[in-house]
Parts: sequence; C-alpha cells; structure tokens
Amino acid sequence: MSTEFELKVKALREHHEALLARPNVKKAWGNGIYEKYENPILTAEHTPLEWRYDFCEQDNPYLMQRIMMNATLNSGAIKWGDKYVLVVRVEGADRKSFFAVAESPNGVDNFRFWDEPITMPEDVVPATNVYDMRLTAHEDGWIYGVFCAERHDDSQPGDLSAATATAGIARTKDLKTWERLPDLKSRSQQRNVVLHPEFVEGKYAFYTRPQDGFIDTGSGGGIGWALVDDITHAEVTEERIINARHYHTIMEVKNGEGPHPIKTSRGWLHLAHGVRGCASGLRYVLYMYMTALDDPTRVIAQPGGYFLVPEGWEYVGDVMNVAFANGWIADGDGDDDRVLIYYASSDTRMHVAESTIGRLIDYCMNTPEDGFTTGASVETIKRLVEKNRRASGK
Ligand code: M1P
Repeated sequence: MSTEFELKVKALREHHEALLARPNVKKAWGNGIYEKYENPILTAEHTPLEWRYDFCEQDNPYLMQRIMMNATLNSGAIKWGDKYVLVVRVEGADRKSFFAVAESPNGVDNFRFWDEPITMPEDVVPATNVYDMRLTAHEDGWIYGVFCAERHDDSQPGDLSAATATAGIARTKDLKTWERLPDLKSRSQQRNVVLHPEFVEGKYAFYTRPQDGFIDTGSGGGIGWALVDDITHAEVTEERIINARHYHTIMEVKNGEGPHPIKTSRGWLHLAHGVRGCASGLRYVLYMYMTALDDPTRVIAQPGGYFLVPEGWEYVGDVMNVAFANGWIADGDGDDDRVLIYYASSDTRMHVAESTIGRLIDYCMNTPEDGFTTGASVETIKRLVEKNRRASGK
C-alpha cells in the first residue's frame, strides 16, 4: 500500500513527465520568414524535480518545493552529435542565474535537463551573477562559452544597485567540465560579447557591446568588433563599431549580437537584438543583418525593422516586452537546411522558431532597408504596390 506521500510524489512525477514529453507543433500561420512553435520549449517547470524537492518524507512531509525556480531564458545553442543542446540561463527564486544543459532529440520538443547544473569555475574576483552564454565551437577545437559576469561596483559602496558587466570566458570539450579563462579585459563595461567561430587575421575575433554603465550603453555606439591575440589573456585593445544603433529605429537605445553568425555561401547571417524606449519601458526585439563571407565586419544586407517580436502572451513575464536570442542551430549550410532559432520571451521562458538558410538569406537580401523617415517608408510601400500592380497586369 502506498502512503499518501508516495501517491503525491507519483502524481508530481507524472505531471512533470507529461510536460517534458509534450509534442510541439508549428503555429498555423507564420510570416513566410519563419514559423514559431506553439509551446515554449523550456519553462521553470521543466527544471528537474530533484533540484526543487526534497523527496525524503521525514524531512519534507508536505512535499514542498525547497528551492524554487523562477525562469529559463537566454540560452546558448549547439548541435552536439545528433542532439540539440542548449546551455540555458536558469534563474532561481533567489534571482541568481546559473547555467544548465538541456538536450532534445529533435530541437523542438522533449528538452530535458542534465542531472546537475554546470559548475562554472570563478575568475580571480568571483561574480555575483552569470548569464546569457554564447556557445562557439571554434576552429581551434574548443567549445567556448562567453557570458556576462556581473559584480557589485565597489567604487559606489552606497549604491546597492551599482554593478559592472564583464565578459566571462570559459571553454570545454564535453559541456560538462569547464575551464575558466580570465575575463575579457576592456576599457568599458561589456555585455553581449560573442566569439566568432573562425580565426580572423590569425586572431580570435569578438563581437562586443561596449557600454558606459551597467544598463546604459552611453557612448557605446552599437555592436563592436575586436581582435585578440591570446584567448587565455583576452584583451580588447582596438574596438570598432560594425553595426551602429540609430535614431528612431528598433535599436535606438541599444543593440547586441545574438549567437555567433552562421556561415553560408553568400555571407554570414547575423541575429541580434535591438532595444528602444517607449512609455511602457524598453522594448527588446530581434533583427538580422548579413556580412561578407571574406570580411565578417562588412555589412552587405541590413533588413529594416524587426525580425521577431514578443507576440500575444510572450509579451508578459518578469521583464515585459522582451524577445532575446543568444542561440540558434543550423542543420547544414544548404538553402533547404533547417535553422532553429531559440529565443526567450520576457526574460521568463524559452521558445523555438524554425526557418531555413535559404529563407533567411532571402529575408536579409530582399527586405527593404530602413529609410529612417516616414516619407522613405511610404515610398518603399508604394514601390511594392506598383510592382504588384504591374505583376497582376492592372
Ligand atoms: O531584460 C532584457 C535583457 O537585458 C539585457 O540585455 P542588454 O544588455 O542588451 O540590455 C540582458 O540582461 C539580458 O539578459 C536581458 O534579457
């Protein structure tokens, strides 16, 4: 005969398994560029029960959550053998983020966390919080994780919210054991730093995002680029902006590289986020651009406006009105090869959208650029109307 406690545990485990095994399907109607999937792929409820419950009846007779999880968000992504693997930013109820690996057999559902979160070694000065890892399988043979390391800004002892953002760097061969390298040295604070997968001019190449403060980018003009001789003592000596923010665009306030760009026969496909201010606060959306195959810093296509935004209930969460992505996986580099775009909504949960290399190139190459004024936008629309009129013979 099972005890009441045992029956409660059984029901809890069945409920959890049903959530993990729930099949995902594409939403019926997309925009032709990509299809979003119906269900989030990871929520706080997906985290292992063993992280949250003490299953000893004597110690936890009410079967309470002893450690609550708040969110699963901004995840790095990589194809690992035949598995689709995310290094997820998991945030506990205590507001601390940590990294944990979740894998899926198909990239769109059945994501399951590995048994334990990642133990990330510290740099010389331990971080208070770490988050938003970008994964790069570099041609040097290592898999790098570059992430934000946040610490209190001790130069402002009276201000409890004063913080600094630095790029933490770690590398691994198995996603289990990580070697921590010294944080990226830079004159400014840095967040959204991403390692390019290939050597450029024989050096490691980083997409950067210089910022004057922890939140405000200040004079930091956009997505930067820096070459580094030695990844084990990485230092930004020269940095130039390759994708600038601009007045009255989706990236007026700030922007940042997402995952590392995907190499295609026609150039590098980039995914990034742009931020603008409005009455309800900051609005984070995703956008794309392309750079030249022989020069990942030379922009060859910049579609105007956003690529993906929070829609419907994606708008709601811990930080409202946010779409953020730091992971995507391409199944190959042919036009028909699938691209899975992993994005978080409102700093709360993870989703997936699906496209192909060919569709994303077409989107980048053939979406009109932002003309920066209402007049230019209207002219762009009218040109399309006229083209359609001619095509229909009217
Ligand atoms: O809350 C929205 C996002 O804010 C930050 O992004 P950025 O540095 O561009 O402002 C990050 O903290 C990110 O994790 C978060 O999703």
